[in-house]
Amino acid sequence: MSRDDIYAAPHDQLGEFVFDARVANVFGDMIQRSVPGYATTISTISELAARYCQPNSKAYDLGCSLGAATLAMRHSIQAEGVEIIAVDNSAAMVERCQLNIDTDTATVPVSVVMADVQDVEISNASLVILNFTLQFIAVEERLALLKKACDGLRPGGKLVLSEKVIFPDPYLNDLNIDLHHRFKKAHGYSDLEIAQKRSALDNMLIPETVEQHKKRLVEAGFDRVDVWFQCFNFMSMIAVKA
Ligand code: GEK
Repeated sequence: MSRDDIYAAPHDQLGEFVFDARVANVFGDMIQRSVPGYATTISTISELAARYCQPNSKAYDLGCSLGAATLAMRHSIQAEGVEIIAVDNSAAMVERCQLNIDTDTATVPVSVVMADVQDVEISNASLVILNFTLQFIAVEERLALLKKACDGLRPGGKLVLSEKVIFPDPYLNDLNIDLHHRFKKAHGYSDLEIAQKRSALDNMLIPETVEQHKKRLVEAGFDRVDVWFQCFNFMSMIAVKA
């Protein structure tokens, strides 16, 4: 796995963060060293796919990047006739994701689709995964996407939503941001790298509170919603359609 050193040298002008070939090339290393609990979200998605994918249904991995969640599901799904739809709008990610699928040995069929998740039809789904993707969608468009996911799920279907979050209390918000930065430093990122990445993501990754996410999921039509994992300002929820 190539090491992420994209923000190691000083950048004169920090453009917005883009999911281009440079990022795709180091993404596996970047996300593991940047997102506390990332490995836990992937292994739990694998567990949930084994439990909840229904026969002859679809599992969606929206914002699939290199296909980590897709591959985890592919190796754990027990039900017959399940198809995985992996979607990302970055050409570089989709290209590498397809290579990862092609060199993988599991047999569950996977369609890797290059598209905006907002334009993809969701139907006959038993599991929808948004593992750190909704945070990149404009806030005012998030409800429509979650409604579409809920409408496309079968009864008993589940949605996993993992996100970076903020805290209503400014003191606790600062504490959790600081704990996250310590996590990144412990994983080898310098103060300069942390600061430059933070500023590049500033306008494109918009975190909300856990309560905002819960409220929106209920508004989208889900019947049971709660957090199953949290570490600092990163959390994952499960939402159930009755
Ligand atoms: C994982 N889920 O490894 N449509 C499609 N894809 C999008 C959109 C959009 N509108 N916006 C962003 N993306 C993965 C990790 S990364 C999280 C997800 C992160 C894609 C974007 O191209 C990128 O690949 C992914 O969402 C977000 O489990 O980088 O913090």
